[in-house]
Amino acid sequence: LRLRAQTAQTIGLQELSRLDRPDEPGSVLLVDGRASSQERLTRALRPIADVAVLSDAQAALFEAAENSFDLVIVNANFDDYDPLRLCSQLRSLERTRFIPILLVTEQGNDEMIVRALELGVTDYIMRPVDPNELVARSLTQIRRKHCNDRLRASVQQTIELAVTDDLTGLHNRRYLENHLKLLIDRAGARGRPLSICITDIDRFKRVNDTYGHDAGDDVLREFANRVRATVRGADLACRFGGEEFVVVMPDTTPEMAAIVAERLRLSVESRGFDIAEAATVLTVTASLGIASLRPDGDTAEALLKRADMALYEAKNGGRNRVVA
Ligand code: GH3
Ligand code: MG
Ligand code: MG
Ligand code: MG
Repeated sequence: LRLRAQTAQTIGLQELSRLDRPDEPGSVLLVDGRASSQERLTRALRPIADVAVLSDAQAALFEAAENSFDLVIVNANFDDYDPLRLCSQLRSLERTRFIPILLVTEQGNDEMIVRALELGVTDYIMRPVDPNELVARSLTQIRRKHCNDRLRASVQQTIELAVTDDLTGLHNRRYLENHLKLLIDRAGARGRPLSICITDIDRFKRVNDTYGHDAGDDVLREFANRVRATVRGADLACRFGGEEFVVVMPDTTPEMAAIVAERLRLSVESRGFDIAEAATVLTVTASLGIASLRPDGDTAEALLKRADMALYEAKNGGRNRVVA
C-alpha cells in the first residue's frame, strides 16, 4: 500500500511540473532549396512543431522578421546563395537575433561549420539527416528558446515595475531623473529647445483631511489621467512625489510650454473629479512652474530647481496658475 501511495505521489509531482511548464508546440521556419528534402524534413518535424517552409533565402529573412519563430533551420543546399549569409543576417537583425539557428550541412564540411559557429549559428546537423536526431536537436533549441523568452519577459517586467509609479502608472522619479539627463544631452547636441513643467495640486492636504486618504488617491489617479491626456507622445510625464508631477517636453520652446501648461491647468479646473470613495465630485486646481533649457549648458538639477522656483511663485501668487 505504501509503495502504491509513493508511486501515486511521484506521478502527481510529475504532472504538477508538467502543468507548471507545459511543452508548448514550437514554430519552425525551414529554409531549404530542394523540394525533396523540404518534404522529408517537414515530415520529421511535424509531430513537434508547426513548420513553415521557404526555398528563397531573402524571403525567409523577411518571414523570420515578421513572425515569431522558435527555430530557423537552414539547409545549406542553395544553388545561388551563401547559406551563411542568411545566418549572419538573421544574427544581425534586431527582430531575429534571438532565434536559434540549426544548420544542415554536408558531411566533412568542417570549414563551413566553424564559420557558422563563429557567426552565431546555434547548432548543426550532418546530411544524410537522421529524423530522430533532427527532432532531438530541434526540440532542445525550441525548449531553450521558450525558456529564454520567459526569462526576457520577466526581466522586462521587472524593469517596468522599477520605473513605474504604482498608484498612477506614470513613470516614477527615479526614471525621470535618469532620463532627463539623456534628453538634455540630446537637446544640447542638436541645438533643440527643451522645457519642463512641474505641477503641484493645490490644497491637497484638505482632500485627504476631509474625504480620507483613499479619496486622495482617487484624485491623484484622475490627475495623472488629465496629465496623460494633455501631453504629446514625445513628452515624458512622471509622478515626482506625493501630489507633484513633472512633464519633460523635448523640442518645446518656453512659449509652447506655457501653452501646454495652461491647457493642463484648464483641464484640471474645468471638470470636476469624480471621487467614488466619497460619492462626490470635487473641484481640483493645480499650480504650475515652467523652466526651459539654457543654450549655454544646463544640468537636470538646475532645470528642475528653476521650475520649482516658478512653481513656488505660482503658489505665492494665489495658486491655480502657470508661472514661467
Ligand atoms: P499647496 O497648495 O501648498 O500645495 O498645499 P498642499 O496641501 O497640497 O501641500 P502639502 O505639501 O502640505 O500637502 C501635500 C499632501 O499630499 C500631504 C500628504 O499627506 C499628501 N500625500 C502625499 N502622497 C500621497 C499619496 O500617495 N496619497 C494621498 N492620498 N496623499 C498623499
Ligand atoms: Mg506643498
Ligand atoms: Mg500641493
Ligand atoms: Mg507638494
